[in-house]
Amino acid sequence: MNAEHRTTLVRPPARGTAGSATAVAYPNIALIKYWGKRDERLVLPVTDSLSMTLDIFPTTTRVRLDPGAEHDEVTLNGVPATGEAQRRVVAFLELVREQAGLPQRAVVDTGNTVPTGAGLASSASGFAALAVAAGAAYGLGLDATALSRLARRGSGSASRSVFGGFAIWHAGRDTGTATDADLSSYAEPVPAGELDPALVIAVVDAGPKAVSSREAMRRTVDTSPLYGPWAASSKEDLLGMRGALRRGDLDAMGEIAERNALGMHATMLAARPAVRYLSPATLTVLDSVLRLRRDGVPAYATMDAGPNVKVLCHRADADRVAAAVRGAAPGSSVHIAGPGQGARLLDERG
Ligand code: 2P0
Repeated sequence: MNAEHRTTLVRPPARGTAGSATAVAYPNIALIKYWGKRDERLVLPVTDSLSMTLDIFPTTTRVRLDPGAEHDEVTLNGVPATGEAQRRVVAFLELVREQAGLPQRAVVDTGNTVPTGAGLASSASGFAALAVAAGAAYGLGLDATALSRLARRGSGSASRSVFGGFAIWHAGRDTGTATDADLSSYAEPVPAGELDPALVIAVVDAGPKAVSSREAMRRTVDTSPLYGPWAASSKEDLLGMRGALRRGDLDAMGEIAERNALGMHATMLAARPAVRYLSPATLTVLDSVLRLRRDGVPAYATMDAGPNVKVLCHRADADRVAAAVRGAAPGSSVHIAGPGQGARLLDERG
C-alpha cells in the first residue's frame, strides 16, 4: 500500500459506531472519455476511460452520522440540496448504510469550489469526496480500489477522482453475475513517463447544462448511429493513450485525446434528438488551439458535457496557451491545472 492509499484510511471509526469524517477530492478530466453505460443501476460503463486528476477546484465534504434523525440532511455550498442532487446523495448514503449494516441517517455538508453541473466534473470530485467521507463515517474501512467502486455508484467519473495523477477506469467484465461486473469495474493509477503536463481550462459558460450528462449518455447509447463505432474506436484510442503516457509523449496524448473527445461529441450530435453542448465560444477556443499548433505550440483540446474547453499542453507553455485562449474568448475565465492528488480524509482534529 502506498502513502496515497494510507491517507484514505486515516482514523476510520470502529465498525458499527457512529462517526464523522471529512474528505477532500479533486475533479478529473478524461483524455479518453466515459460516454455511455451498459448498466444504469450499477453505473457500469460501455468503455474504459482514462483521466488526469486536477490540482484545482477541490470539493470538501463532511459526513456526520445523526442517530436521532429520520432523514438525511444534505447541504451544498451552505444551501439545502433539493431535487435530483439531493436524491442522488441520499441514494448513495443508502448504499453505504447497506454495506455498513447501519441504519443511522447523516448530515452531509459539501463545499464545491467549481461551478456545479457545468461540465467541469463537479460530480466526480463530489462523489469521490462523499465516498471517502461516508465510507469513514460509517466505518467501512475500504481500501482505495473499493472506494473507487463505491464512488462509481454515485457518479461514474468519480471512480477516477479517488486517485491522483492519471487514472484508468476499467469498464469491467460481464461474466454472468452482477457481483462480478460490479467488482471488476474500478479505477486505478496509470504509470506515466517523464511529463510535466497542464490542462488550461477555459470556462466560457459557468451556467448549469440544459441536458444532464446522465440523460445525454442514455439518449446517445439508445439512438445515435455513431455510438457503436465511437465505442469501438475508443478501445484503440485507449491503447494508444496508454503507450503515449508511458513514453511521456504529450503530442501523441493530445492528438488521441482531441479525436476521442470530438468523436464523443459527434455521437451526441447524431443522437435523436441531438444533444449539443458545444457553443460558438467553444468553437472560437478550438480555433485558437489550432492556431497555437500552427505556431508550433503543442496544445490539444478536450470538451466534456458542456461548452467549456480544456487544453492539454506542456506546463512551460501553459501561460502562453492561457493568454491565447483568453484572447479568443473574452469574458471567459481561464484556469491552469496540473496533476492533482487523490481523494483523502482530512484530520477533523484540525
Ligand atoms: C468523462 N463525462 O469521462 C465524461 C466525458 C462527461 C463527458 O463522466 O451518469 O457525471 O453520474 O455516471 O460521471 C460525466 O458523467 O455521469 C462524465 P454519471 P458522470 O469525464
